[in-house]
Amino acid sequence: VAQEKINTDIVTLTRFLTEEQAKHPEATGDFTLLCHALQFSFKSIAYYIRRATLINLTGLAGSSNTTGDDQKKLDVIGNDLFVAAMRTSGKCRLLVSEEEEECIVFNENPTARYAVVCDPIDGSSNLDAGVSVGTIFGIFRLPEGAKGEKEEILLPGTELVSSGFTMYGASTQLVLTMKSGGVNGFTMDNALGEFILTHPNMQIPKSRAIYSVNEGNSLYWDEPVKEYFNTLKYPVGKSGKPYSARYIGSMVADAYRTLLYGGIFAYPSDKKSPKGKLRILYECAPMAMVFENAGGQAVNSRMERMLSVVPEHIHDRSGIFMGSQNEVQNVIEVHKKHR
Ligand code: AHM
Ligand code: MG
Repeated sequence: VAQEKINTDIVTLTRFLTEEQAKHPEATGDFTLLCHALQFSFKSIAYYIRRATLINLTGLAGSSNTTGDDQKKLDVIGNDLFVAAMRTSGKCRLLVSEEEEECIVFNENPTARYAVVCDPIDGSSNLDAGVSVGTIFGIFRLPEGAKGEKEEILLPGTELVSSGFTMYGASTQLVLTMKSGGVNGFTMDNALGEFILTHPNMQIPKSRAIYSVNEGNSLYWDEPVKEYFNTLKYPVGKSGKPYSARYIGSMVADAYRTLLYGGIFAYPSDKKSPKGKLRILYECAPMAMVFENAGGQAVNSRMERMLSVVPEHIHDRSGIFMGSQNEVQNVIEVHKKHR
């Protein structure tokens, strides 16, 4: 039998971060340490999700979070793991989590320079069915002289120094981007306990005939949104072929597919949810940064650049359209006609 070709030059996340840090002589290593803490939270959340059905972690916790969503047991555990990882990293000053009403201020880390935003387990309504969920995160660097006050985290996505998400699916995937550009994808090797660089320099295809939206809301959509999706389903002219629909209902999974295959993901604001469903700080902005850095686009329901939106409150929501450059451009064009 032929011997399997063994790769002995593996790029782990740890190696990747060390090599990135070396490119920036001014770097102190704080960001790298923060990322190590993040990576541990991803591994531990992935571990409990895989074991959930076996150790009675499915179902509701009996509580609800700030915005009235019922919390699952795993929502609570995922949040606790994430908060503990950030606190003990020593590098995180402020933390906003979907599961915490208030911004957490880590006074025990008074010199920490980073502010982190997260949705520890996004898509948790899918958890008990074993459908992919994930963690979304964004990292801001607080300006010199920041006092560590809650309001200091109300920043637009353009201020993110890094963001990304994980997907706990058939395998655990991590997508990471940094201000310096480039989107890199890692796959968890459970035997090694390491994230391995498997998708270097991810680029989203310029266009693809796939749309991803909860069409059950179409009754409530505004005219331009209805018209846009109708143009995909009932095409006129020479292309003639309708788009395929794919909607998992976990943004991380829908986003991961869209990043790899191209297409468009949307959660528009509508008459039922005039502000949209997804949260600006820890869902929309981090995803928008990933899509832009991979060569795609992300806009809100007013067709403004998603990354430029400044939230007024930590849990503010927004409509979002994100995906391939040309697909998002088509939404923008349809909206222009309606002005
Ligand atoms: P969550 O943070 O409470 O899990 O909600 C966010 C999720 C996204 O992952 C997904 O895109 C969306 O909600 C699905 O919503 P809907 O069930 O309305 O289609
Ligand atoms: Mg969420």
